[in-house]
Amino acid sequence: MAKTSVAVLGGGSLGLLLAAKIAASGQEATVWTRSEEQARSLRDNGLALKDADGNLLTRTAVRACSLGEAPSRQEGLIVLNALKQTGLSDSLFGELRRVTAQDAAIVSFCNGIGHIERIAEALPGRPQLAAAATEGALREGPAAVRHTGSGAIWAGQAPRFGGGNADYAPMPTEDRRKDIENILGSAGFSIYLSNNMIERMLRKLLVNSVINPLTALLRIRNGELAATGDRMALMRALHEETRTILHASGLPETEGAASELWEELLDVCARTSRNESSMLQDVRNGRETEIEAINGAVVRLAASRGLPSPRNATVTDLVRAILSG
Ligand code: KPL
Repeated sequence: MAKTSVAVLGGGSLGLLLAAKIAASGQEATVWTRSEEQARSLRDNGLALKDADGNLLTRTAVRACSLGEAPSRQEGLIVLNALKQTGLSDSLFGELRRVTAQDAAIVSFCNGIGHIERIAEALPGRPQLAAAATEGALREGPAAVRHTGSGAIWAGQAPRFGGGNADYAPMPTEDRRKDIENILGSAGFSIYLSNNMIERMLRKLLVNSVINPLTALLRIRNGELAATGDRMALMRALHEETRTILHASGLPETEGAASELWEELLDVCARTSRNESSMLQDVRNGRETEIEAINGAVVRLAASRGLPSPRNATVTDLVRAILSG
């Protein structure tokens, strides 16, 4: 069997955080960036990991190359896919088909829904895991990242929203899953292998569907959301509407779920208080946002179940309108 090696796909906030912590723990990982400039900067400067206050924790040498420069058909690879859904494209899929052998295990960190489905369609038969992370990270430059809030990572069989799991994205072998757990655990992440990624992903979708559009529209950090009564009212209304839709879509509606999920949202805001959400970072940089995969997806789920979703529809339109301007 081929020796396992790790590639982190994407040099954004989460990709740099994963790469920095993996490299700092002494494990080898290659960062596959979109641009050759970023890869060169990583090779020349090493990757700096900073704490939430901006103090340098580690600067570690990392291997880096653009995806286009990566060697073909590498066997025994674990690909930690930290690209946003907006980073997926036909040309990226073409490169991924070129660089990964059929046994490559792809772990996709998902915001919203639709990510795994697109990879499964473009790279049929490649083993996949879905991952949901609540880490806070802020990219400070091509070779520097701030860890703005500790969270957890859940990974498990990729659910297929709107219809069964069967054969759509095969699971990596048990040994591979253990490798993934060990790599992330040794790097200092709280990693849980989950048998119920539908629930995990819907819980994350609930959190992202409130924090991401509101922070992007109000241009505030996650911790500033719960700071005033008006903002709390906006959060509550969006949370309630989304929760109802997600309960109808597979999120268990247990006793006490409403307050538990609300507390979870406040907890993420507190733990990532100094973070700028990924959507706010996208808006500030004039980049396409994940609004279609987050609140847009909630609107589509609601429509398929005959439920109203006026608040999700409004924030989707407002975030879309920022960039169309
Ligand atoms: O996932 C996130 C994001 O920004 O996309 C949270 C958890 C809200 C952290 O900012």
